[in-house]
Amino acid sequence: MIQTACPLDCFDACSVVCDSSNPKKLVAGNLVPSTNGALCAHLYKHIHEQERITKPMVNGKEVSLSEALDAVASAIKDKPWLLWRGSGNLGVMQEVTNLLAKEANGAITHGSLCDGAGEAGIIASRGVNRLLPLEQIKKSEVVVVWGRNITVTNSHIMPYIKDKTIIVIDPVKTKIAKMADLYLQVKPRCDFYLAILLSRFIMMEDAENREWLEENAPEFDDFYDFTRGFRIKSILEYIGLSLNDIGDLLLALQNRRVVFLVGAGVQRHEIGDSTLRAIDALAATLGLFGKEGCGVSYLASSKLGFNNPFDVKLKSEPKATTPFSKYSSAIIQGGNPAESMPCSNRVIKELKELDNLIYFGLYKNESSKLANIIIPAKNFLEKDDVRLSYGHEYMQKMNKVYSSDIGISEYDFTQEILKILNKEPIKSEDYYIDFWLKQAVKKDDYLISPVFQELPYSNGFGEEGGDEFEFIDDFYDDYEDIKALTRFRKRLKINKEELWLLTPKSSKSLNTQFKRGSKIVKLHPYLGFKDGDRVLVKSIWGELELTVNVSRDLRDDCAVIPCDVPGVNILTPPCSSEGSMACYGDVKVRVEKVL
Ligand SMILES: Nc1nc2c(c(=O)[nH]1)N[C@H]1C(S)=C(S)[C@@H](COP(=O)(O)OP(=O)(O)OC[C@H]3O[C@@H](n4cnc5c(=O)[nH]c(N)nc54)[C@H](O)[C@@H]3O)O[C@H]1N2
Ligand SMILES: Nc1nc2c(c(=O)[nH]1)N[C@H]1C(S)=C(S)[C@@H](COP(=O)(O)OP(=O)(O)OC[C@H]3O[C@@H](n4cnc5c(=O)[nH]c(N)nc54)[C@H](O)[C@@H]3O)O[C@H]1N2
Ligand code: SF4
Ligand SMILES: [Mo]
Repeated sequence: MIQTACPLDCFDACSVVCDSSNPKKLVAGNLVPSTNGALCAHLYKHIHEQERITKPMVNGKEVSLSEALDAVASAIKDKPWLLWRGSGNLGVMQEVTNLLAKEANGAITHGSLCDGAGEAGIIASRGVNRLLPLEQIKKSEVVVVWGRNITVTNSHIMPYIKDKTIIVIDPVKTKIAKMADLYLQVKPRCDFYLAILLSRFIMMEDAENREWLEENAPEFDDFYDFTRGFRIKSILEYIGLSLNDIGDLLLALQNRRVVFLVGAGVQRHEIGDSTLRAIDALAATLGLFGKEGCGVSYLASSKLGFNNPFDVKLKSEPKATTPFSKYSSAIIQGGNPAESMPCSNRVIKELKELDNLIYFGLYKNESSKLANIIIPAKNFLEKDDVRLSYGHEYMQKMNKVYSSDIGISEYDFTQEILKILNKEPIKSEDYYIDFWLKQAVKKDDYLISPVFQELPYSNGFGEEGGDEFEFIDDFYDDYEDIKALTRFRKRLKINKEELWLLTPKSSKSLNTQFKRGSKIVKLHPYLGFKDGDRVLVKSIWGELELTVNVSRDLRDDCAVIPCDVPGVNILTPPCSSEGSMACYGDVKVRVEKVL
């Protein structure tokens, strides 16, 4: 049996073993304790059902791999070109193509379609975005699942939260919300205000953890003043919760070992960084950092503490709003920007206008359809790699399971193109893989991150520890008074009667990989639509015809279109927040029946 790891963009980064004589049978390995004997349907089913791209193509014709690589080399030689990498495979070797961009005068991207705003907020408060280990989550008494759909996106965490008090804060009554002891169906985009309000009430009742605050976050009096700048009554009205809801929540949080499991759902907004800062500030008020069974878990910085041989300083464009039109060629690697980036109409128009669009991936998708050069990639079983994780501390070697005639690895692609361009070769593949592996620390049978802390922030904040926690002291969101609200609406060009658009993850797909969602929009029955109604969902950025699925699990001011529904990002705004993060949630839509 050969040891590897699941390459997919998922909290769980499961350990996988595979027999080279039967590579379709992937079984749970034991190099990550949370894998716990089970892989999800993505690995035992979906990945095998997905048809691979097997043939290189240039201008609609099948060609040999070397002809296709020649075409790539001439498309980027002496031209302004951009490398846009997605998160189709999270192996560290994906980034080796940065070295191609460096040697061949390409530009890259920075920022995120995923978790960047939240991470920026965490870094502002704590200095670094450390992992909260599953073992600490296991020791908690109360688990607040805050904008994370754990049964779908993070299923291996379930045994760690068994038998605990579960509180869920989510505009959608998810499966975990239905199982919860307390469920708050907040209005979207209100988590900042909720967290500030909670901190304020805790301090009003003198229930803050003064001892911890005095030692680790001495500016807490200023933070209290900051929270007092928000009017309680108007905020309660705005966020759609009652004083009773807040009271129940406060009661559950005090004098207990509390963990917040925060997902990407809370931060897909222009204020996404402030939202994480406010949640962190609430945790600090309760003294939850550096304490057994307590803390805030988010998508952790998986490369924290590692030297990355693929870090390059190059011209770089923001991920969420990449201006493809500034370039004559682009290489799309491991992603699907025509579908996954916000404001698809803009993205597709610009991708179509490129002289050369090179798609380097495993599957056909909306972006490969626009490409004039297609390079099939090798999948994770056909190449060596190393896997880190944003949900646990373990590093895994991903061993090649079998050889295949299909496609080319990212390492070989880089090396081959450099050769055609007469550039110096990069170091050997083994050199880079060892470079990563030798940075890990051994713990029993496992490899773990060199800066792993069993009790994160127990020696203070910042990279080295010893720093204070930095409370949020500045915030701007112009919802607060009616005049400002009108301005805000004008800026987002939204009307009062329109619905917040939510685009959560779905269980059958991994972003745009695998089986895509059927073209539905979920709406509350109160809005008057019936199951099966054909509707046009419109935002100022575009419109989409969909079929209604009525659901009482939603608020009546929301429309839910799962993020794997083809075309969903036609509706989302071309904006980016702190952390150069896409603001998928900053949009309202109007739903009209198709007559
Ligand atoms: N099966 C499956 N698993 C996946 C993925 C997948 O596509 N499919 N994708 C992977 C990736 S790339 C990522 S980043 C993670 C993301 O993992 P999650 O963060 O769990 O995923 P989301 O579904 O984006 O959002 C979680 C929840 O946030 C809620 N939400 C939306 N807006 C708000 C808001 O304003 N406030 C609050 N409180 N909640 C809100 C949604 O209703 C949803 O239930 O999942 C990973 N795992
Ligand atoms: N509206 C809305 N939009 C969203 C989101 C949302 O919640 N709402 N979520 C956002 C988030 S969190 C994320 S992370 C992004 C994801 O968006 P992208 O990063 O664009 O990822 P995918 O769309 O899943 O595309 C992955 C592609 O990678 C390719 N691939 C897989 N493995 C390999 C490999 O080993 N090598 C190469 N070369 N290619 C490979 C496959 O062909 C696949 O089609 O989407 C974002 N888009
Ligand atoms: S749960 Fe996540 S990491 Fe584990 S096999 Fe499924 S997709 Fe891969
Ligand atoms: Mo993501």
